[in-house]
Amino acid sequence: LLYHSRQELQVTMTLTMCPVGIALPSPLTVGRLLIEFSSPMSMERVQRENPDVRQGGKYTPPDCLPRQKVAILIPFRHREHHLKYWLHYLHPILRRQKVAYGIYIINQVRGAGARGWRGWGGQADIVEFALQFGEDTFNRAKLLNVGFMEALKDDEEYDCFIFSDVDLIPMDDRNLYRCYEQPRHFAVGMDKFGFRLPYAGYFGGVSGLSKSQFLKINGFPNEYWGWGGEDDDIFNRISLNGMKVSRPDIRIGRYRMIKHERDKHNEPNPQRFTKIQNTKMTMKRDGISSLQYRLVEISRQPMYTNITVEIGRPP
Ligand code: UD2
Ligand code: MN
Repeated sequence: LLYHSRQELQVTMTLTMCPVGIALPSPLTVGRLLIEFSSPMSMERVQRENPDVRQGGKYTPPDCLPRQKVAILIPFRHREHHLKYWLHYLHPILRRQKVAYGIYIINQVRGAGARGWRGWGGQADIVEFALQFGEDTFNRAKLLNVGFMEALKDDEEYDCFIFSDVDLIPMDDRNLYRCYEQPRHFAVGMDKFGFRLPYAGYFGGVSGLSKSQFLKINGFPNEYWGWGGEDDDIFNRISLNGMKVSRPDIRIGRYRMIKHERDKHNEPNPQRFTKIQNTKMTMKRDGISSLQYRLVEISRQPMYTNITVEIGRPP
């Protein structure tokens, strides 16, 4: 051991560039982590345990100059319970990884028509039921395109974008959340797939592209409504544009997913198999260049920035 305490470690650091990769073993990262979802979690606890995170879920290492500014984008609807665990685990991990970052939750809501239901009186749970009943189909990739645009409007210095499901927690903090020479797939080994890559072109869960890599593929598709296929379309875009996905070692890229049922209004998309055959044709017209949405609200919470958006419904 080299240092008595974190304080002592920090004092010995001078304000130099943050490390590119973190050598193992390292006094910063700890390696394999214990991840569990049985103990109750609260936003108050997350806030208490992360006092150095700034309003809106932003953080900059105090003791070195970060090389990249990373926007972490999470597609979201009705997953408050998962979000608490995600923030609880990820803030400390990202801090140890010495990265400058901001957390953005991209929350899909329905158009003004549906919100008229609120005036319909009655108990809160009945109103909530009415809201859910009238909900539009979820669209993960389109929400992530919105996240890219809105994060850049918030801070034009972001040069790296990491796209994460709200229910995925890395089991090893040496899986560094930053951008690489090639588009990155972080979630290599999932518990539900026996910690193996399910197929070579798998790109689901957590991925990361630099600003220029993202623009090169015209962002993500907007036309995948419901569950499935959008990550495969992104993989196709990357390959078709002459790039190659990079991944961490399978022993390090391990993840736990919080167990959940399939959400309502995110049914498997029956068109997904034929759509991924046509990426080469569709990617030029469908992407960040054709993105349309209506921003409803941006609210800065202590641990994250919430972007509420209407993205329409399938044709
Ligand atoms: C897989 C992929 C995911 C995506 C999806 C197909 C893995 C580990 N993940 O996830 O990246 O490709 O299949 O679309 O393989 N969400 C909400 N509210 C909803 C529905 C979805 O917040 O009502 C968000 C949330 O961040 C969630 C993500 O979308 O984690 C993916 O949805 P999922 O968790 O239901 O799908 P899953 O686990 O099969
Ligand atoms: Mn999931």
